[in-house]
Amino acid sequence: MSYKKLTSEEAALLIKNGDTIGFSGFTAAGTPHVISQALAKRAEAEHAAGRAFKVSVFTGASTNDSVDGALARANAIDRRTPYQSHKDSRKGINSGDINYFDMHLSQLAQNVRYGFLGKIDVAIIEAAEVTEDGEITLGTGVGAVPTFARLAKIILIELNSHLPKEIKGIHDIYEPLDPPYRKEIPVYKPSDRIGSNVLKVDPAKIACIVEANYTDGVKGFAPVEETTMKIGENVTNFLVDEMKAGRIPASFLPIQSGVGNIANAVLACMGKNPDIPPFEMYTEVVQDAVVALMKTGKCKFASTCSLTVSDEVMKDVFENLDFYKQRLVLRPGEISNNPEVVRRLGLITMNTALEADIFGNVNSTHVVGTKMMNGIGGSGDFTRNAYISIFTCPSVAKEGKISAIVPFVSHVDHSEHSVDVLITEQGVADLRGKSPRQKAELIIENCVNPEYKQLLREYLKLTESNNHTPHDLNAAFAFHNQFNKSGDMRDTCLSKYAVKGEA
Ligand code: 0RQ
Repeated sequence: MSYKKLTSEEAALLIKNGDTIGFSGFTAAGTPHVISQALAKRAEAEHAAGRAFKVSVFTGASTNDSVDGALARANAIDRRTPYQSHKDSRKGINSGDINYFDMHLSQLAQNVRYGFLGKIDVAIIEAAEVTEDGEITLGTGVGAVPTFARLAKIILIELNSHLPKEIKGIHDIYEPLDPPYRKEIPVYKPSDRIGSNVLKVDPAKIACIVEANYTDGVKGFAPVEETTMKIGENVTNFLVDEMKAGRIPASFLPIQSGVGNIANAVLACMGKNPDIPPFEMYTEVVQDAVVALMKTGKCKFASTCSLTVSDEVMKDVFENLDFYKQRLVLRPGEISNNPEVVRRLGLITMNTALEADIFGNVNSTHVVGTKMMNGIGGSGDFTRNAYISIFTCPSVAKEGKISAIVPFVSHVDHSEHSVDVLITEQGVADLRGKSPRQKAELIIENCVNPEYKQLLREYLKLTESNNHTPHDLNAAFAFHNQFNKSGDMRDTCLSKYAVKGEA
């Protein structure tokens, strides 16, 4: 191969202060490791010498410790988008060191192409293989790399020998045209392939290859505990009832599921329930539970942007690629999450809320209204366009000190107009066709933790004569204010709001 081979330290020297870097991958899957670590060390050395050194980090979604962790600890990140979930980058975002702007994952690539976010200077790409004519076989996650690679001035490749070359064929790389030339995205079922199995780049832009060997390092899941299991059962029973009522076709509809323990448990419960027929997925992340369901035949096919599975499960995937290549396709985020396709396929979407309110608005991102957790991720791409959109969450957080259901969410990511069903371990609130008052009563009865039911009923009483959406604007954030004061929402005293205007 005639590409220049460099060490990660030498490759990091090709990046300049102020550059915008686009990384391949989506979650830890497909995300490079070594050049970013060398870049973090370089930034630290520059800072020690009194020189400024920061870069903008654009990715498909969250990354790994080597990208968000190392660069945040080195205070080397200026702008960051779209989704992150690392504790050190979260710290930098909330302290103001990192200028984070959160956006829907499906919109990132097109917004870069439209020029809304400035130029891409460098693309760093994890690859299983690169040919002389610039054909790259990617790793286990795609993200926004087709756009980053096409627009970047230079491309740095991490050639990861841990990836089997036989992974070629699992990807479907497709970039839509931009308006006014955009056509329909021709995905009519989750398994449709519309693009190329390699990423094609201009070989003249490949500035170097860095050889490496690493796994994605994804951890396995905690054993499913009671609350999570109950949520999984509630979701599954709701879906079975919908099928029986004829509101979901007997052949079922494709599923989208978010990340984390709840999503994993929901899928495991669906897998065990004989009333749920074998189904397909059109989703952005495939976790361990989906791979297990492929083995039993319960999951027939999954279209995804990443294979975010534990190292142990990935070993099995790599050893049986012929099996999995017939059941999986890895797409760019703007296709895996594409609103047009989501609506066409009629997805049942399942995402996790940080908090919800009694009227069905959902906050996925901001702890007590101000502190960024991770970002909206793909939850908006799917929710807004779903056949049925479901949000799940435990009814309380922090040993009961926080009610996940509040009078009014402290930040809105998904409005009441997009949220069809709310499910906690307590039960299910089907919000379709309900007025705000009806939604409030249903959510309090079915989803709220017993410790908070009385308080929320009291809140509704405060507002009894109050218009279409019965809010008391003085008391709407009483739970949050109380949490900020005493650290426990259960101490909330609503009686002081009882006489209007005296709060
Ligand atoms: O705190 O970490 O200190 O224990 O929030 O909560 O219950 O473990 O749930 O890991 O699934 O995360 C919404 C953040 C949930 C995630 C969110 C505290 C709680 C705990 C985590 P600790 P859990 P999860 C596909 C779709 C947005 C993006 C999305 C998320 C921590 O699902 O980022 O949906 N979603 N993407 O104690 C204060 C509350 C709280 C609270 C929970 N009301 N107030 N803290 N916590 N509720 C994926 C992608 O897009 C890639």
